[in-house]
Amino acid sequence: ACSAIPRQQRKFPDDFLFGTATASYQIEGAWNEDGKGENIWDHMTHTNPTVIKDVSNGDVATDSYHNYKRDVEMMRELGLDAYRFSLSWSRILPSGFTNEVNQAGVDFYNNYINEMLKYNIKPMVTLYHWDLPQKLQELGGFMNPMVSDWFEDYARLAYQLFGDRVKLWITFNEPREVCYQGYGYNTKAPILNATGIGEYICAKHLVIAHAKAYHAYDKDFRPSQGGVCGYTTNLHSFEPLTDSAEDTYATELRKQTDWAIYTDPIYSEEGGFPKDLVAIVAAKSAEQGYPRSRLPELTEEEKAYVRGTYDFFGVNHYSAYLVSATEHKLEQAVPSMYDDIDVGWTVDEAWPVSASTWLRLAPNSLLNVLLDLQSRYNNPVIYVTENGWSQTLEAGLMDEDRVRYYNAKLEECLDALDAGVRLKGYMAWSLMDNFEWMQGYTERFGLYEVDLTSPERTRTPRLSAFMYKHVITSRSVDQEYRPQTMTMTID
Ligand code: GBH
Repeated sequence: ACSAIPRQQRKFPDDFLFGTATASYQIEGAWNEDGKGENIWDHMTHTNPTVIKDVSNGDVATDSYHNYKRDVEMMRELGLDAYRFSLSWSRILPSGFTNEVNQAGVDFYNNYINEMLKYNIKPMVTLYHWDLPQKLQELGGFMNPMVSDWFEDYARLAYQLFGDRVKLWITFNEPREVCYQGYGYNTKAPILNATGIGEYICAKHLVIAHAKAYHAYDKDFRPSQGGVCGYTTNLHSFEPLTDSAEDTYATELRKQTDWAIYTDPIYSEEGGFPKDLVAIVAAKSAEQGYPRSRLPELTEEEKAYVRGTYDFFGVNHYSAYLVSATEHKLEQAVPSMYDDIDVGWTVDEAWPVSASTWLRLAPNSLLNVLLDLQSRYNNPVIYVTENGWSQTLEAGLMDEDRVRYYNAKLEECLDALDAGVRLKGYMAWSLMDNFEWMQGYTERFGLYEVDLTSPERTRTPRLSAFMYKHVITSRSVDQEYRPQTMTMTID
């Protein structure tokens, strides 16, 4: 029906929000300044430094705590409509609890937000992007059911402090990385590595924590503040390796463990964890001699409380996998989430590689994800809250691979809009190079390069920054566009 419009003339709607995304621990630095409390990433990188590839940490990072005006200047250079960033819980609440509020931390976020608003840039605030206050970790973190109360208290304080100006809220960033990587495995803090157990307990506590924070906003803040509250999940594209029924079912199982366990309870009509996964983990647990399922059930009351707690779906998207019921299986720990579903996965070697082992440019990966959500969850409002490409520092400023990736994924956003997906915005990951978790500073995702050897952490625009600016200004994608100079201006 839309084929009358030539591809290169398709436009993003005027009210579509173009932005970039970052996260507190990855950019702020000032890890112990002005009363900030320790968080689990401070703790892990200081007590166990060699878990980070280049033995680095976020103590200084891009030093955005001191460079926030330069950050906002870059947003203006790009012409951003919105900027997604996260609050550091322990910068605002050093002990994690609301008994003691660190005013200097509150001042920092007020300054950051007010500076954006001066230039009409809408703040999109994530409450939790992985940096739990260490004191709460010592009380069990996401293994303790009380985490949902602690999170609600913190969320209420954030709405109260910033909600007069912040209208776009996200409770959690990537529950899978919190739960599976952090508790079920050892690839994110607090590296609990309680395989087959930690990720499932965490999933229950996290979706309830999200729901409490959502209800608090909906009931007590939305009436006066009028914003929206959502939840961000990481979705790779998963497609069956062959069109067999077995591979198709294996693909559904892989989706259930990777993201639907965290999103079905919130976005599906019936609520609760995905049914196949519930049955599989219950059966395996019994076989293995556990007295009850390793995946704790949500009660009917909890299901009803969690279901429908969203105004939008936040999608972080990067890459793609092909899933098989029989091929490409890896040895898995027992018990573990991947032993539970017992499927294999691979990639197409023709998909171009990035600097990250897990990230390739796969055709239509973002489109597949957006269409999948449209049909699975009855066409929810969606924001792409992260999408981006890594290169090494050596790749320099002429980041043609990143430009190619962004152009391809932005075209897919236009395809999704054509297909009726209610996509309202797109946040590029990331505004600038930053601390890439376990990979330290070895993988760079920035539209701006950051010179970590300079005291002011000098930021320099890459080719991709000019390309993204052109997309924002023209509201369209032009694969051929190249800037005349590499000099950035504020228009
Ligand atoms: C996002 O995660 C994060 O939200 C953001 O903070 C991060 O900087 C960005 O992407 C780029 O990575 O090492 O093989 O165990 C994206 C999803 C899932 C990608 C975990 C890396 C680790 C794979 N991430 N994955 S592995």
